[in-house]
Amino acid sequence: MQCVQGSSNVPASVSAALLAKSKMGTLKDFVRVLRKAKKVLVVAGAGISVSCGIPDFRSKDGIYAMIEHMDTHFPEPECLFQIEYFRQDPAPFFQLVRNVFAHSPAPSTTHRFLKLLQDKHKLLRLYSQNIDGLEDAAGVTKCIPCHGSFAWSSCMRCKLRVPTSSLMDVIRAGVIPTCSNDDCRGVLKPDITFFGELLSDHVSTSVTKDRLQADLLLVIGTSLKVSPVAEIPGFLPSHIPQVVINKTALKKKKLKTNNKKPAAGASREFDLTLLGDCDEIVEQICGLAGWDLPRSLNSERESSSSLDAVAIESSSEDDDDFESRRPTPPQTKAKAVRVIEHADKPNVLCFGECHCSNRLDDRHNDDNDDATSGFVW
Ligand code: CNA
Repeated sequence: MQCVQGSSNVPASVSAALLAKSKMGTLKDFVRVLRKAKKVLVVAGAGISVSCGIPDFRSKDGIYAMIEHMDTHFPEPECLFQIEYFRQDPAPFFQLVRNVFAHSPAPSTTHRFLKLLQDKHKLLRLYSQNIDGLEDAAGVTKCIPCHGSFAWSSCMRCKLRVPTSSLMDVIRAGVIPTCSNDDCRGVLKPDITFFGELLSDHVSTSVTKDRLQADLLLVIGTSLKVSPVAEIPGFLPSHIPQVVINKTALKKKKLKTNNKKPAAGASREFDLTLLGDCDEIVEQICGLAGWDLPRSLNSERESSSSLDAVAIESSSEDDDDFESRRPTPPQTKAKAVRVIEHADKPNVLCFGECHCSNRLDDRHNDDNDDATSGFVW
C-alpha cells in the first residue's frame, strides 16, 4: 500500500484531505469536511439496521446472545453461520430466520442518510456487511452488499434461484425450504456469505479501485470484527480522513502482509469517533449541514415528532463559513442532543450520554475474529 505523506508536491485534493484530517475535533469540523467531500466511502454493518428491528451480532442483546438461548449444540454461536454446520443441519439457521427476519422492516434514518449522500453525488460507494437489503429499499444503488443478500435463495444442489420472500410461509411454518424440482429437493439457502465461504471477487476489485478515489471514509454501525471488510479502513491511503459513527469505540484492524503477519507502524486510531445511536447522530449531522433527509415510507411518525431545529442553511456545499449563516426555516428537524467532549480524548464525541464505556458482549469482544476469508489486497 502506498501512503501519501504531507509535502509541497502533493496534489491539491490530498493537501485538502490532510488539512481536513488535522482539523476534526468538533462536530462542526466534521460537517464542514463532509459538505466538501465528493467521494465518501462508507463501511456499514448491522448497527444501522438495529432500529429497524433486526438485532446485530455482538451487542449484549444481539443475535449471538439469542443463539445461546436456542436449543442448539454449537460450541460457539458463530457456528450457526458456518457453512459446514449449515450443510450438516440447516434447521437452527432457519429457526433464527423465523425469529429475526420474518417481519418486513423499513429502512432506518441512517439508510436514508446514505441515500441522501448518494442524492448529493457524494457517495462513492457503500460497502455494507448487511444482508437485509434495506440499502436497496432505501434506494441506495451505489451499494456493494459484501456478504450477499437475503433477498434471493439458491438450491444447494441444482442452483435454482427463487425470491426468499416466496419461501417465508414455509420458513414461518418451521419447515426447511427445499427446491421445487421433484428430482432435486436440495435445500434452498439464502444467497448470503456464510463464514467459511469466499466473498465475490467483485468486492476486492471495487475496493482496490475506490481506495484511490475516496476523499472521506465513514464507518457506521459495525464492530469491524469480520474480515476482509474490517480491513478496508487500514487499506485506504493514510491521508483520507476516517470517521466512525458507532455505539462502541473501534480500532482499525491491522492489515496483514502477504506473509500473514500484521503490518507494522500504521495507526489504529480513527480521526474522529462519534459515539452513540447512529440514527440520532446522522440527524444531528443533517441538522447542522442544513440537509433534508429523504422521507421514509413511515414519514407520519417523523412529522409528528416535536423537535428542536438545529438546521443551518447555506448556499453552497463548499461554503466554509456555513455555520455562521442565519438559519432559514429548518429543513431537518433534529432532537437537541447533548454532545459530550472529553479532555483526555479530543477525537471522541459522545451523543446524549457518555458511551465510552460501552462494550460488546464480552464473549465476542476479542479482536481476532478473522472468520471470513481475507482478500489478497
Ligand atoms: P456486529 O459485530 O454485531 O457489530 C454491530 C456494531 O454496531 C457494534 O459495534 C454495535 O456497537 C453497533 N451498534 C449497534 N446498534 C447501534 C446503533 N443503534 N447505532 C450505532 N451503532 C450501533 O455486526 P457487524 O455488522 O460488525 O458484523 C458483520 C456481520 C453481521 C455481517 O456478516 C452481517 O451479515 C451480520 N449481520 C447482519 C445483519 C443485517 O443484515 N441487518 C444483522 C445481524 C448480523
